[in-house]
Amino acid sequence: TTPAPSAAERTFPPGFVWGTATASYQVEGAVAEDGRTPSIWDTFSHTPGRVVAGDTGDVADDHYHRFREDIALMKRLGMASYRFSVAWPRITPQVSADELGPVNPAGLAFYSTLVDELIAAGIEPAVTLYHWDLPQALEDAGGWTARTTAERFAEYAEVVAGALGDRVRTFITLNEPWCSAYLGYASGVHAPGRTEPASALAAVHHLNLAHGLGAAAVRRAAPGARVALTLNLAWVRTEGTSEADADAVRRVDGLQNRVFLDPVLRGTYPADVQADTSSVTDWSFVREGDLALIHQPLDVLGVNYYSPTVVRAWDGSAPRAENDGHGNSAHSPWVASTDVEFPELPGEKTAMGWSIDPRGMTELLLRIHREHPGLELLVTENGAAYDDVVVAGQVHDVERTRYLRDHLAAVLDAVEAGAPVTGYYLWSFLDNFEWGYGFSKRFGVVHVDYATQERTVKDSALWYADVVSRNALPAADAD
Ligand code: PNW
Repeated sequence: TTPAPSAAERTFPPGFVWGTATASYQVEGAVAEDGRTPSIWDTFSHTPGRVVAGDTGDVADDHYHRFREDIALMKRLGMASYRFSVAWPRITPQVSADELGPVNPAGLAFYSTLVDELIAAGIEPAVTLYHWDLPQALEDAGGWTARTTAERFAEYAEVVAGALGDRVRTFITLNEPWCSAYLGYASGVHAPGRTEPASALAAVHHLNLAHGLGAAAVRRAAPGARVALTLNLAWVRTEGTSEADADAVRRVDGLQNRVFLDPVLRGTYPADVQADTSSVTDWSFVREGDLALIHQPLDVLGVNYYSPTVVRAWDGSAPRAENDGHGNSAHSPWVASTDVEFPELPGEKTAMGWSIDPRGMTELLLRIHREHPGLELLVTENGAAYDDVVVAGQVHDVERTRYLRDHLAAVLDAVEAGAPVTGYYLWSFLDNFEWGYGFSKRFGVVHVDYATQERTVKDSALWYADVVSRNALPAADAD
């Protein structure tokens, strides 16, 4: 007999969209097929010493060839939506700083078929236009430090939205520009691997500009579509009590949250961030009129949340604690912030070494709701890496299930307190190429054996499928 429920089932709002997410370079493979040219992640991963174990995305999950069986599996699990990204170098392989170049029909056809197959399976596609695989030719012309990259991005966005907009409701311009700018150009742990603080801030601006120009382009090409932007925002707090500790919170909040939120949602750059970073750059890359271009109407804000951010002031007396979870680099992603440190937190961590605090999810969603009332929110990523093992065709990933349960409860807390969250995408559907960590970190709810490409549904996927089918956290899990 089943035990009596210990609490009432907690229900999500009607129409809540349930899905999983992936990104092109992390799952597709087929990097030289059908006319695709290299991206910055091909170059980076093929540079010795950049990625753990020398892993590359050359094959990854072979999703480019196996998407039909992957969609069938999603359908079996009852997923309502799938968030994937489009690889720019498949769409315009000859792009240069000056012109977009010809559209590659084979590249577009792959995504068009993917969309058709998803719809046929009853799964709603949500498309990210840029999830970090910048055409290498654009990096050679300056990458995100160059204004032309933002201009070409908008043209590329118009092509994709024009081709898929009759079937796709949601286009996300960029995924986590924080990572593109600071991990790509300041700490160098992501492609293109540059360690130039001034370039990172130029990248921040040109990514914001790419979003604005791209949003307008999507609206032109697909007038019925919703335009979104996905940010990895931080719930920043301190356990310190000094004024310097509070100032450390302000600085990290500025660099991680407000330098993206303010231009997009208010049409301004935070004056304190510009002042904090004046030793690094004079911000002359911001031209007259840029903020108006960036400040486009936004239909949905995508929020990615994994772990809390705790800071304190650093006075230089002891070695600086840098447990910020952003990978080891001699160069900090926190430009012009040598007076801030990230103390090691007690308690459980995931395989990434990331601390776990579901309260951060609630606080973050409620803060955005407070500061930008009326803005629809979508959790576009949340999940955890653990060292899973397959035993007799099963993966008992109890820690991941607990992580997901606690974070979904935290989303519900925010919803019940008024935050207009309309969906949740679990990261990730499949184990995949985890950037600088290669295949050593597994985020999937479906296990991938990279030697055979065999997929094994983990226990967490079965638990999630049950949540999706009920549109609720089961009673036993709700307390
Ligand atoms: C996000 N950090 O990446 C990405 O959107 C995914 O592609 C990725 O697989 C997932 O989260 C898990 O890492 C991040 O250092 C990478 O803070 C690094 C950081 C944050 C997000």
